[in-house]
Amino acid sequence: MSHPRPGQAARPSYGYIVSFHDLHPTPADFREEVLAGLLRTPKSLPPKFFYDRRGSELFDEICQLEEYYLTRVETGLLERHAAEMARFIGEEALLIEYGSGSGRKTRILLDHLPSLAAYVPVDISKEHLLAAATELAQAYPCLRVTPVCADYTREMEFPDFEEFFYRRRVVFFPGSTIGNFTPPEAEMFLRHAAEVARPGGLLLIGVDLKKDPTVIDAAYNDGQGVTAAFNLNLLQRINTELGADFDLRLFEHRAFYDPAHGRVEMHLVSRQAQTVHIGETAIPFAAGETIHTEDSYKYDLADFEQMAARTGWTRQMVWQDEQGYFAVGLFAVGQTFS
Ligand code: AVJ
Repeated sequence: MSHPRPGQAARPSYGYIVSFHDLHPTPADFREEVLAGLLRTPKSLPPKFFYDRRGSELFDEICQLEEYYLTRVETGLLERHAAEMARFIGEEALLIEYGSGSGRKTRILLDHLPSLAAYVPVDISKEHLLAAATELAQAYPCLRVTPVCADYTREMEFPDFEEFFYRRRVVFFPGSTIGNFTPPEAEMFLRHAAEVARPGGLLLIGVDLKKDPTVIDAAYNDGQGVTAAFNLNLLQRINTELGADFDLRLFEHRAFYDPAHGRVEMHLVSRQAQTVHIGETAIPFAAGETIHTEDSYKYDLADFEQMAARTGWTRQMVWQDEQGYFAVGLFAVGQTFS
């Protein structure tokens, strides 16, 4: 199927990161966004800041919880259907993963894509990105790994990767991370992804679906308190990196599914009236006042498919579990002519 080129038979061995594109999301952004979020009413902080070293560890723990069905179900779908996904993706693709996590899901795909041109993980956290990319490069020594450090929730200029020969771009966005965007932001992201993927490109995306609210509630209120620790760690991070004086005992985790908006809201609730300081800046809290730390939107599959269609994507295939908890969709850039 693929035309032979020199070097294709014996693939070179790398075992390390081949090149690194740093688009420099700066620590200044962290300070500014935190201050802006805490000085507005109602208070809010963007969920992208959860993932410092400790936060990433806690998130990996969340992914192993009985209550957190998302990872288990999505991983099952990838394992069951990876061979079929790989047939859609074809030979010598450029695999671009947004918000690359522990790499577990990536590996399921990579195991079925031996001729991949390169793997491009994109993440805001440089430390986390490089550690994960290095591990992956060592586990797949014949794979070119070229990480991009960027904040993809903002406009970004994607590198052109003209240094590689590849047949098509494939954007991989697992984990229902798209759920962190509001619906208009999700649309913008899908448009951006269609530009990045280019004509002929693909999108492989994990989407958490609407379901019995008690199941969703439990996923964000686990019995071991790991999600609470994950939420509260954001305050610890602000203490450490911005010299703030949050007393973590004076805040509590709250998460609930709001069926009207189709989303989980996560908050940190101030247990009493108090004033917190970030450097020079005093931040007053009323008793019971909350910091809104995350939205996690759940989709109706038909609605999601319509949104994808509006933003330049044509449905190729959707895989779901028997309970209809989670979907992995494969879309192609371009229109259907029917
Ligand atoms: C990584 C955004 C998909 O919304 O389920 C897990 C993050 N927050 N538990 C989600 C999260 C609380 C997660 N995403």
